[in-house]
Amino acid sequence: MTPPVDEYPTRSNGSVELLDRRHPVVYPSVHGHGGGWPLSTEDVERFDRDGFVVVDRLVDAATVEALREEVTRLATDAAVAESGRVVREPGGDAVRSVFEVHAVSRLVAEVVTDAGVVGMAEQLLGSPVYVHQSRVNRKPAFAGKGFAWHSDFETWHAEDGMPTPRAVSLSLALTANYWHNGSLMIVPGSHRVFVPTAGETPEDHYRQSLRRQEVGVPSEEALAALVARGGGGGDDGGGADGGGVAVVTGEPGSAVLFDANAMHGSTENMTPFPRTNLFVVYNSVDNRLVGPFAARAPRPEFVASRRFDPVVPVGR
Ligand code: 6CS
Ligand code: FE
Repeated sequence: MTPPVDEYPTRSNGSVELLDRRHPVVYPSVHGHGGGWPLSTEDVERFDRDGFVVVDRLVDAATVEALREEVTRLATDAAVAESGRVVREPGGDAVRSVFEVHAVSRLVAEVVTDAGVVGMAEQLLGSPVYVHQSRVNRKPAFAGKGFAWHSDFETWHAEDGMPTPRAVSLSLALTANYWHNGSLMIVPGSHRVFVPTAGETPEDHYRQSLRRQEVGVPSEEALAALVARGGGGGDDGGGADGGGVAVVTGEPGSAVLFDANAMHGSTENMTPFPRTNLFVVYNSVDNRLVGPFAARAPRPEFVASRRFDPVVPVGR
């Protein structure tokens, strides 16, 4: 069998020239669907242009409250910890992330399969989707640590064998996401540029990268170039050419959908307000994983699923 063509080479010691994205951001959504799609035309256009779109009031207050309790349970459950799904902060025992939460929580599974939720991913990706990864990220008051700038797709391509960026992340706020408590920062328009990174993938890299990522991150020059696009200043200019830095804020129950290749990161949380989000990554069933493009072995199932069965939307 001939190996698949690598259209997004990365993790080499060679060229780290920026590449234009070779694939669409939004795919036509016609796939066997009778009713209307959840996102408006403006939402879809915004996602296409900026690489992300905010959805207010996606989940009701009672469900958010129940999810918050569920997250506390998952973060402290001995059996979940035993299963290897829990990632702790560097140099401490504090729980940073819990992975594959939809497999260990019925409540999370209900949210992930809800037609109004999964429908947004199907609408953007133009196909049925499956769950590539799910996790909760906790940033406790005064203590939560940040995430270095990165494109998720760069990691998923290199380490998981995701061929193209036909995947979307949903981040659901379970506590208020303020501009100051470690919320998601995204460079608008960056999803249209692939930033190869320098350096080989170390063995079992995920053990390190999920705590503090150092390989698979863009150079400072590359990041500066993405932010400078559109000629604006440091804040998100909201222009068609992108550039600047957008901070995604929202009430509990609000969500942001962002493209697999959007350049993003977040700061630590030094405020008295905890910041907890549920992340779900939907990948198109037409973009199923092959072997890693730049790593010796695939990552474990709980970080990168190889069960490609489409999500069956509930309540459609
Ligand atoms: O490893 C992952 O799948 C995700 N986590 C990190 C820290 N970087 C890449 C991606 O967002
Ligand atoms: Fe990420």
